Amino acid sequence: MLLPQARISPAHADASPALPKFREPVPLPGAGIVVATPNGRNRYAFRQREIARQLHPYLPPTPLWAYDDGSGLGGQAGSFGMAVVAQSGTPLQVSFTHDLPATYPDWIPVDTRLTPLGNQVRLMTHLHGGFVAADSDGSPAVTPTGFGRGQTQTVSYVNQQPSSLLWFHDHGLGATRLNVFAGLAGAYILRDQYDTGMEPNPIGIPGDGYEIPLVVQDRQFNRDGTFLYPTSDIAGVTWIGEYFGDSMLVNGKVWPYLDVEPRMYRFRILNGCNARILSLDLGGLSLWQIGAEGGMWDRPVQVDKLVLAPAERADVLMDFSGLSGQTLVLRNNRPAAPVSTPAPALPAVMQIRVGTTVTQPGPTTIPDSLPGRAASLSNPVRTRYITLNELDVDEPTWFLNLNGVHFDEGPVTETPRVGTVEDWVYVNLTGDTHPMHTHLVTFQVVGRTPFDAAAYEEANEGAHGVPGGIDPTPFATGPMQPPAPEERGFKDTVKANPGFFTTIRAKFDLPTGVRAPQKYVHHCHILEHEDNDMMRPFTVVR
Ligand SMILES: [Cu+2]
Repeated sequence: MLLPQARISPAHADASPALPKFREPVPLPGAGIVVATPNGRNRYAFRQREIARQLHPYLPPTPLWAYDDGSGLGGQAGSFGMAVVAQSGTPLQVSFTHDLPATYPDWIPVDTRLTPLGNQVRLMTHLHGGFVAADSDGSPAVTPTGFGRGQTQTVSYVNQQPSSLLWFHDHGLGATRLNVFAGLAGAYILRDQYDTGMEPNPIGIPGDGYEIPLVVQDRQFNRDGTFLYPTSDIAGVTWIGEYFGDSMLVNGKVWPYLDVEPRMYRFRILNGCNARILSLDLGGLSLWQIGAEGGMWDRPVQVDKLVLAPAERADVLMDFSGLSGQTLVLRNNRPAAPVSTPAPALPAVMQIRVGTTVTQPGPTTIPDSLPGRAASLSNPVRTRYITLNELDVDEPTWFLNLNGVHFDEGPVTETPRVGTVEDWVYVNLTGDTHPMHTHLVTFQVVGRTPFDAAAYEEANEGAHGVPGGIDPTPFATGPMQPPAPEERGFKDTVKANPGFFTTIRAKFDLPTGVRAPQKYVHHCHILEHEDNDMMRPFTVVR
């Protein structure tokens, strides 16, 4: 029996206009990315609204959806234009007011089978990686209809977690792929006493202008500059299985360049694509990864590439000190097996131009140790088996699911007790890699076990794939493989590769003062999959 191979939608669309590469500088915080200004002590008030920005010199201005901090966004150059800088231990009160159109414009093809209120634009901001109460999470399990035009979502981000790069993005039910595609995503940089962002700092890593966030997103354009999102050619269907653009944006600009000095830099890289899994390298230059989604590690790990699925982050040191006057290209390659993705190639990301002058020397060696953590949890009190299914590929009824049920079908089945450790096993029964993301918690990657997915499926097949709760261990075809070196620390998104079941381990704590029960979601972070319908609620219970 052949497993369904998730594939590119049969939708076809014209390619973007020809856009020569490396014509404009990458936007940076304070220089093209707006660093959010509070509107009171530890308070921010955002308004989601439509703006237009020229994302490449050959393109007319692109209409896009943005978070306006009240500044008017005159300092925003691209489509990923906002960063919040927060401090660990200091709670923030944040509001988001919907000031976008009440219904979707023509350039955003909504599939009204998947949305709670037809073609109404219903927004809800989620702090990705945030350790927050359920009613501040931006969770479709709590607020399935989101917020309509004129309404305000008010949240408390308590920041009871270590320094890390989080991001906030829209999470509207059945429309996350569209709202994020349209631009509703921003960076949330959490600092602490060690990771100050300044130079020098107690860790001995680059800071000031030598710490650079890089958000990579693929997009496609129409000739009038609007973003192009293809529609399905299946009758009655608008949704497509994955969105893959043919132009790469970094910090909201198409194929930009970055001027660097010949010294050490810190890059904080986020895969902000809807569906594309990136495998990034700099042509053999050594990369020293110091952290991932859950913050900094206990020591650096040397890697030669960064394989980042949507929503994964890498905190990386790179030393350009021996490359004075050279020009490098940050490249994206097809990820190696067992990662599997149907994405067409899109090899160029960004150019890096190394200058000849250092204005501030900064650190010259990679630190031996870091003030962070390796993930090491013990004593799981229970193991839950969660299946990943894909049904009816290329049919009008095409959808994906967890545990053989729709998002809101039946009772909540994942109910960890507050304060306990559990193992969750993502059993992939599809042909492709799914980046599985848990709200609330970060987790340890325990390992991946090869198994006979077809035999497991045949033995346990239900109406919509294999239901949850069935241990795949009897179908294992080899021992569990340990996590990759770059999965050393806590993560909030894990690649569940085909042919394997992937075990993660999390401690289901709640923020101080927040009492169980609290309801969250976990889902595939390929946004097209999340929207239809690879997402389930979970409840942290007393
Ligand atoms: Cu998926």
